[in-house]
Amino acid sequence: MSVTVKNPGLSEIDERCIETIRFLSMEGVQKANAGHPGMPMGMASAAYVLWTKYIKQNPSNPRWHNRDRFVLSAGHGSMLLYSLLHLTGYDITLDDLKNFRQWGSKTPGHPEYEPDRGIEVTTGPLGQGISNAVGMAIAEKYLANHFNRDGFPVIDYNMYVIASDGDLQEGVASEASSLAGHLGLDNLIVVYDDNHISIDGSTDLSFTEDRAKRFEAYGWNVLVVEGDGNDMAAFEKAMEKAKAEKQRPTIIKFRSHIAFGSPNKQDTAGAHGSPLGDDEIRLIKEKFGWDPEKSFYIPDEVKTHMQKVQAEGKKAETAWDKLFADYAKKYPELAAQFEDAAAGRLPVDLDEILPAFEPGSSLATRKASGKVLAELMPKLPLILGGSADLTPSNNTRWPDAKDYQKDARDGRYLRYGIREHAMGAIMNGISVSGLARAFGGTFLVFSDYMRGAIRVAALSNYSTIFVFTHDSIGIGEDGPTHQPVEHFAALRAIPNLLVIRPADANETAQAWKYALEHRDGPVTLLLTRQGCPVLDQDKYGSATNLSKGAYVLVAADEPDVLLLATGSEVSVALGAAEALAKENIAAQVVSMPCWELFEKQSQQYKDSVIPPAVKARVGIEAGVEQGWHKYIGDKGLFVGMSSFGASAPGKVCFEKFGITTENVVKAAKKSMANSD
Ligand SMILES: Cc1ncc(C[n+]2csc(CCOP(=O)(O)OP(=O)(O)O)c2C)c(N)n1
Ligand SMILES: [Mg+2]
Repeated sequence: MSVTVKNPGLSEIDERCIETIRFLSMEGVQKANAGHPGMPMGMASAAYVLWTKYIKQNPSNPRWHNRDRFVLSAGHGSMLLYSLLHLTGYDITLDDLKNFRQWGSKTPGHPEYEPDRGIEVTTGPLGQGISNAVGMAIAEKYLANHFNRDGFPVIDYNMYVIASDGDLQEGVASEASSLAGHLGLDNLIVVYDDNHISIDGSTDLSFTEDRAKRFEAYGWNVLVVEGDGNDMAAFEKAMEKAKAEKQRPTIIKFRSHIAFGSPNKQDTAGAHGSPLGDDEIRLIKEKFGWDPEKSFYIPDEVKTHMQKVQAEGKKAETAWDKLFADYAKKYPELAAQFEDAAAGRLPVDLDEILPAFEPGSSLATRKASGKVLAELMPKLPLILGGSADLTPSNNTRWPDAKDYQKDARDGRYLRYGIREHAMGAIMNGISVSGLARAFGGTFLVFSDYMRGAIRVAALSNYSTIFVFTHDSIGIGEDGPTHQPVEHFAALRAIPNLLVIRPADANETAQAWKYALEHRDGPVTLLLTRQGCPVLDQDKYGSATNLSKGAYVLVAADEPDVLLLATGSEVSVALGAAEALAKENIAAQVVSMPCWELFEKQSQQYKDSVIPPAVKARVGIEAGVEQGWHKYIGDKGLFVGMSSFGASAPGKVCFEKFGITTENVVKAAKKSMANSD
């Protein structure tokens, strides 16, 4: 049936399998009438060889810890991945391929993190996947160093990535690749789909630098495979070299042709993101000697051949299981630690090691965070910290921390450099390792530079912890470029993201506890540069209430007004409540460190914190008003920011922008008048 010219390194059955992958991909897109057929067709040969000859995997247990990781960074080519998953026996059926891009299907437009089905990370936003893979590679090296013992390589896997022109053009990938080169991540192998085409047309329109030289300069091992994308002998040679490389990450610049085999669409941008059309599909099938009447057709010999991956995978995992069983006998503590981490259990009860802070003093919450990490991190060997070159400001490094470097895989403090975007994506990659997790710090204002990664983390339930210090105009003299204003609202706008802004040191400790115990999505911790009074928990209630998202600090039986605040503004609210009390006005003060958690509480609890009958309310937060009306209602007033900040001492900024006790008192009275 197959009449294709023999390609170097491929047998008849290989060619048949590759054609099947091409055709399933183009048919899935055609049936959905949406998607990207070109890339899967151009990369089918390389992907097939990767999957059948190189990637160590067990489709019967996609979560096997010692599997190789495959990342389709060019997520638009998702049908390539789904076809491979189906053919090799993962939980993706032929019907799932036919339901590509349909409501509720297992085959969404772009791959969405699904470790039970072999989708290692969410990809689609270009540049993220390859950068995630850098994080996965960092984690593998750390975990191997931590767990492996002589004769027991229980962690020993590679990251394989297919990346496109778009991936390489994105800044995030440049940042991540630069760091990967510095760190000498030889467990990372990227196949670059050098097809000379992106959406607008030829890559000559905008992408003409020498990519090979660029990656060489990053410190990568750069290999080039010329040809039409089907010279698998040359590709395998490159793969062997890549696997033998023991110093550097490898990129194989692989010349391919988008929509390979399509008489009218090959090498055109039109094949990137549109169905090829029924007529063209017929021509392609005829060209390859396939029956054009049959669609979603998988020849029996292809099925049988591809299923070998499953048999080999089972064998590989069984061998590893035995290795691990022997390891567990010899190193029971390490094995227990491995299994605890795999099950998402922390090795210690955090309550027993969380520091307590005495009331009366004043401490910046970033500093409190540093003190918390100093206690916790020595007990949490699978948490990797770091900062984007703001370590002394973020207070993210604990006293006995060791830097992770090429010659120090036992370090677990990452010097990300000034690469926020990559730091976000790399932390996500570490957090999907299945055993390790990551936190990393920068200034809150630069969360914008990480937003792409934060969004993917939230969408994918990655348990990354984003530490953002310098969270308001309170940072002072650095001025408006460094003073976040819209960032609380911007982060709260992301679904499934916990935005925690603790009011003092003890809330900060509780915020860390919550973040470390939270497994179903990312957490952001928003911390002050400036000192915040440590609240007296005997007087105001326990900071453990942070887990409810909001709680009453000063209760009033029949409140005249509610003062709702977060972070450093909680003490402003407390000051205002005292001043109001002198005028016989009963204010109920509420600390609201995490709106998302508050929303999860019972209506009864929410009503006890923010009684619906009390309409006079003031929201106080050194950010924009957006979002606050949900809590302060029509009659409430907001004391916060409505412009960018200014370069001046932090205290002066608070005064000049009117975030003061006096203004809160005024607003309280005005709101009471409004609601009379
Ligand atoms: C961050 C980001 N920007 C834009 C897009 C939209 N987009 C999808 S694919 C693509 C470029 C396609 O070129 P290439 O990466 O070379 O893929 P190919 O067409 O070769 O498959 C663009 C701009 C995206 N997915 N992610
Ligand atoms: Mg391209």
